[in-house]
Amino acid sequence: RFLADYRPWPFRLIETRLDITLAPRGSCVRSELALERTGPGPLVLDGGAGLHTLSVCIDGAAVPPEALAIGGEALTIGDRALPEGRFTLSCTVEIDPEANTALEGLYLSGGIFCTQCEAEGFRHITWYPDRPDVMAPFRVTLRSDMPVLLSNGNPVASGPGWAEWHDPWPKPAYLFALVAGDLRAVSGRFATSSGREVALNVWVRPGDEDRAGFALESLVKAMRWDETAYGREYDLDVFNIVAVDDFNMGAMENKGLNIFNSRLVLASPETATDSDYERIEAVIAHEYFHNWTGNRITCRDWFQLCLKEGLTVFRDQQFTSDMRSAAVKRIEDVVTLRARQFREDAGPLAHPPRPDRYEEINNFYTATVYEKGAEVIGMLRRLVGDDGYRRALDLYFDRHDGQACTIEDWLKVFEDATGRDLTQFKRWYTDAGTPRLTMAEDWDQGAGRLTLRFRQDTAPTPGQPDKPPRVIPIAVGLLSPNGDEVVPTRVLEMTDAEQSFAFDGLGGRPVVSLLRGFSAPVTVDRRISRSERALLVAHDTDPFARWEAADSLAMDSLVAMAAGAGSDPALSYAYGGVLAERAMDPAFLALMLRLPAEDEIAAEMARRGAVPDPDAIHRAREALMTELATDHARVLDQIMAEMDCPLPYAPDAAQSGARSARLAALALLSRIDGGERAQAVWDRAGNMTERMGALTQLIRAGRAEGALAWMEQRFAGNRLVMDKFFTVQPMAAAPDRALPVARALAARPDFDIRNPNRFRALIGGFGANHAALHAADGSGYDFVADWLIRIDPVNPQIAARMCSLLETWPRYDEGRRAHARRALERIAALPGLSGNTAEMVTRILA
Ligand code: B3K
Ligand code: ZN
Repeated sequence: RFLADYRPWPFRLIETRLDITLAPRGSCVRSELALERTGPGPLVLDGGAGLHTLSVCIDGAAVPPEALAIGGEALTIGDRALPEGRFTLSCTVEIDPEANTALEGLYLSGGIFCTQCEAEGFRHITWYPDRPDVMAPFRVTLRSDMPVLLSNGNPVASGPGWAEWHDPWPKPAYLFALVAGDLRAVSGRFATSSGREVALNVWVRPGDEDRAGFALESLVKAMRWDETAYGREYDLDVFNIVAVDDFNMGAMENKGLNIFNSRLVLASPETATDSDYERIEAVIAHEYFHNWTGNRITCRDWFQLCLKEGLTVFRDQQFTSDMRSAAVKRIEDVVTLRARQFREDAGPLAHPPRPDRYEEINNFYTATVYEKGAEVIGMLRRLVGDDGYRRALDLYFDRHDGQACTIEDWLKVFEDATGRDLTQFKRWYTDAGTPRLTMAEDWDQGAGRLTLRFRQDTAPTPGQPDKPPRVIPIAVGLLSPNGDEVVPTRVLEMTDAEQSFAFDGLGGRPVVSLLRGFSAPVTVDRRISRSERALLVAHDTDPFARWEAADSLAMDSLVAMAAGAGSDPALSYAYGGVLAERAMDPAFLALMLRLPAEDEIAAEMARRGAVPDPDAIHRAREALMTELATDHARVLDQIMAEMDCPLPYAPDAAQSGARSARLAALALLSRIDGGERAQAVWDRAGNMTERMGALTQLIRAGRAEGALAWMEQRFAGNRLVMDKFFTVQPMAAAPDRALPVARALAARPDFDIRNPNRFRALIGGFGANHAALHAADGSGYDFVADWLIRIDPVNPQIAARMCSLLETWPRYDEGRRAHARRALERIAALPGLSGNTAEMVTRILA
């Protein structure tokens, strides 16, 4: 499918009525679409193979068989059978929710009926113009003996065994949802700034009520924040959130009825970690923010996905920065971006934030569309300034409310609101690849002038051999050699392939603090001495740039060590300085103590033109951690003692920051104490954060048996905690132990591959063990391929998403590449392979 092929639908959909009788094996869906012709041609509706069509009528009369064609995925009514002007099309179909293991459309999760329609799931419920630019108000009647019956919009009426819902806001089918089940609500209220009273409910299974409070609090914070930060109010009388255990993604923003993976709703100190809490707060907000950026203003077609996702990620990042530490959040986001999006951009799956072709849209819910989509908005905001951004967003909501839009519409509001020409900027949306920014410095002592010479290049990506220059906002500050800031942050706008910028009136040669706040999603090559880096680590006023200086110092060391060199004493010295600094925010300290992950090191080596050796990388990283622990044991112990939170547990920024510093220190010290301290932390642990931090180290040290047995016994009935049990073991195991550990876990009866969380927990946990996944004998690739082959017929979306575990194969040596290729070809050759997985494997192999 191609962006260039877009055509408007030649009908107008005035209203959608649904009457659905729920039953596990045969649910009956009766639809009535009020339609009007706006152009010539037949009426074509989308549908899936699972629809058993019972009747198709126009204005109450059956469509004659000669005018009706029902193919595999389309229902067509010939031109001549269609009345002029308005008419009503009614269809009745039967579907089988219980057979639906793909979890797309209507399905059952632990006895709860629920739906997932984005992107194209509605067509598995009934025949419909299943495209985001066809929007209509919905009136829905649900019939079932389940006690709770929910759909979008406001409740209209209900009685025993039925309920009627009305959603007045026109929406595309992908935002439709229904839920029916035995559920309990944890409820609250919210008064909007203009005085609308909204009933809030978080629906969970009986017994889970005591773990839903944090989700509800997060919702209230998000609703208030969107009013203050963006002037956006909620627009219905109720807002419902439902937690289900079987869900392909994290959550879904259905209008007024968000459906969530239970792992992003349920939390208690005993069962969830600090990062789980932070993630819940962020995703509850993300889905809520979609009400304006996604629902009120939606996408014209799926090529425009980043219009809603990039913007909504950007908004949830702003929200978390306001709720917690902005500096820490920025660094965390950059770590994720590099680990996931730069990796995607550097490999065979590279694509622009707005792709112009796809086979299966579900394969494009990617780090590029989401996270890079958000970075692009961050750059836009930097270029037009905070006021310009605010004016542009006001205009966007004003001009496009109720519409299905494109990236062109989005850029036009910025042009109209700020007068800026964004023609070149648009390349960030249309071109794939991460630009590499090279900087050289010319210092003229006599003139007191520093000239920064920049060059940008972007390597070819699939289908895009040539990359014209982009506009890159480069935030720069200058420090004097004693660490004072002599020039505060200035944003340089680079528009050419090569460009210079001069700073005058300098007393002495400064040190350049480059790409402050990570002002553009690029990689940087610059010649910089260790002492300059160390100066930035010690004194940079920009927290991101400061962290980056430490991170790149560590990266240089690790790359050299992986290639056989000894470690760099400058690094341990710089760490000493960081550790000695008393006033540092503990969460920031934890990030400063973090060493690049093995996969990041491999990526960096590949970027520098070397072939990474996963075993050498693993050994180098372990050796460096051991060395840092040895050099700084005393102060690391002090940190552990100081950061021990005595208070009752709270998942807030202050406490979670302290715990992350403490656990970062523990991770280092566990390299030299055989797991002693980890055992002590485990024995006294008062919450899941400490437990997981300690357990990870106990597994590394090979003394986790007792802890694992306890966990299994204590939490056998808690799926979310048991997911952690499945993840942490293969992830933290020594590389040569990970595969047997993963195999043993896969053989357990509770390894249920119909539950996406459980599958991701184990296979993803194994995949996170870099040296095990990339074992020289190909055993890691084979293990992953075996399980992808097994899950594909059950749940193609999960199979396809997990294929990205294998996306980095071109980086490695000939032997590993051959093993990876064989594993991928084995998947490709599978009879009946899903289209989802076929597309992924083909692209990865290309
Ligand atoms: N929009 C959904 C994702 C739907 C995924 C479809 N395969 C969640 C989100 O981004 O908010
Ligand atoms: Zn989203």
